[in-house]
Amino acid sequence: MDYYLAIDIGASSGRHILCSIEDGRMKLEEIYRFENNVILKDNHYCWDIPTLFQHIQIGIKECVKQNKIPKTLGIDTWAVDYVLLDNQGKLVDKTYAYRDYRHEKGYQNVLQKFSLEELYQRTGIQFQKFNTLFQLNSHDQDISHACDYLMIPDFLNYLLTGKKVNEYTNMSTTQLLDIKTNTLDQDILKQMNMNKDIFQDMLMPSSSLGCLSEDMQKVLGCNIEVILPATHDTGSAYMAAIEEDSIILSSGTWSLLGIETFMPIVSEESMKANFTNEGGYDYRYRFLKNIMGLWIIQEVSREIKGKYSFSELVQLARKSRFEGIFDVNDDVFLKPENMTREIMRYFEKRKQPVPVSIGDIAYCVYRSLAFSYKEAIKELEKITQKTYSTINIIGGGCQNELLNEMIADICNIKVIAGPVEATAIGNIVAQLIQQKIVKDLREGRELIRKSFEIKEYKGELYESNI
Ligand code: LFR
Repeated sequence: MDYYLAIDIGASSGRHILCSIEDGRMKLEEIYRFENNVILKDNHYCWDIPTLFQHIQIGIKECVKQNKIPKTLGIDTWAVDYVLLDNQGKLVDKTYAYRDYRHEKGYQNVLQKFSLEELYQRTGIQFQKFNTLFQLNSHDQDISHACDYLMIPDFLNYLLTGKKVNEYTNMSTTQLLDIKTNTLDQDILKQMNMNKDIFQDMLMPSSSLGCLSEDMQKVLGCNIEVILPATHDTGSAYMAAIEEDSIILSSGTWSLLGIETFMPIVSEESMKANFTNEGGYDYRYRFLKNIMGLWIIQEVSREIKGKYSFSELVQLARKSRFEGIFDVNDDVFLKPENMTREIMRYFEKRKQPVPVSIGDIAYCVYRSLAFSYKEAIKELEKITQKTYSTINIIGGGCQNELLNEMIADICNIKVIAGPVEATAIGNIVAQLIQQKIVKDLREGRELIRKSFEIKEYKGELYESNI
C-alpha cells in the first residue's frame, strides 16, 4: 500500500493526515494532531517554530511506528508570515505572527512610496495590514544582514530537506509579486530598499524537493520525498472545491469566500470591496475576500475554557432568538484581549441590546457571519456580473449544520457542504499529480468527488426552526 502524507498546520492546530488510494477512492486517516498557539515574546505575538518542527517529526515518527511510511509528504500552513536567516543560517529577529500589532510602522513606510491603489494595481492583493510587505517594513531590529527569506512552510521544508525555495502560492500573499508576471515586483523591492537576493527560486505546487536530508533520515528512521503542495493552506483548500462555477467558502479560522478564476480581477470595484487575487495551482487565481471567520467563536470557546464543545455551542445557539448582528470584519476582532467582551462592547457602543448568555453570543456570531457572507456574495456578483446559485463550503466549518442552514437561508443559495478535510485533501492531490497518480487538477477533483461525503442544504431550514 502507498501512503501520502499531508502535514496541515493552521493557526490553532496542526495535523498529519495520511492518504491511501483504495478501490479508486482516497482514504484518509489522522495520524497525529497537535496544538499551535502564538507565544508572547517581548510583548509581541510570535510563532513557536521549534515546537512546531518537533511536532512535525513526532507525527512522521508515528507513521514509521505504524509501519505506514509515506512515499511523499507535503506541508501547508497559513500565509504571509516568514523567517529571515543570516549567513550562518540563524534567525534574524523573531518569527512574528500576523495577528501581532506591529504593522502600523511598515504600513506607514510603504504608504510613503506607494498608494494603496497602486499596490493593488501592481499586485492584485487585498489590503490587510498584516501583508508581508508591511511586516517586512516593520522590524525594529536591523534586518539588513538577512541573507535568506523563507515563508513558514518553506522554512519547515528547509529543515527537512536542506533545500531553500519559495513556493509560489504562498509568495503571492506577500504582496511582493507582480500580478501580470507572477514574479517579484522589482520596483516595489527597489523603492522599499529591500534586498532582492534574499528571495529563493520560486517553485510551483507539485514540484519535488527530493528526499529528506541525511540527518533527517537518521533522526526519523525513514526516507520520504518532500513535495510542494500549494503551501498556502487556502490554496490547498480551494483545490479540493468540487462544484464547478459555484462560490467557494473555505471555512475555518478565516472564512475565505470567493471564486476560482483563470484571469485576475483588478478593478476599482474589486479594490473597494477588498477582494484579493491570490495565486493558485496552475496559475489559477483565488478571487476572494477574507472574512473574520470561526476565529471569533474559537476565541469565545477558549475564554470559557472549553466549557462547551463546538457542537454544544451550536445546540445552545439554536435556542437563541437574539436579533442583533455585528460587523465581523471590524478590526477590533482581529486579536482582542477578550473576544466575548469585545462583542458585547460592540453592541453597548451602539446602544443596542447586548447578547449576554453564551447561547446568544454564539447565535449572534453565526448569524453575523452569515450576513457578512451575504454582503460578500452581493459584492462578488456585482464585480463579476454573474449570479451564483450555489456555494461550496469546504473545511472544518462546513460541519456546522446551523451555520449551513443560516447561509442557505440568509444568502438564499444552495449550500454544498464538503469535503471537510479540504486543505489536507488539496495538499495530497498536489502530491498525487506530482506522482502521476492523477493527471491534473480536474482529474484530482473527480477523485475527491468520488471519495467524500457531500451534504446539501436548501434555504428555509433554519427559518422553520425559529
Ligand atoms: C487561512 C489563511 C488565510 C490568510 C490568513 C493569514 O488560514 O491562510 O488565507 O489570509 O490565514 O495568513
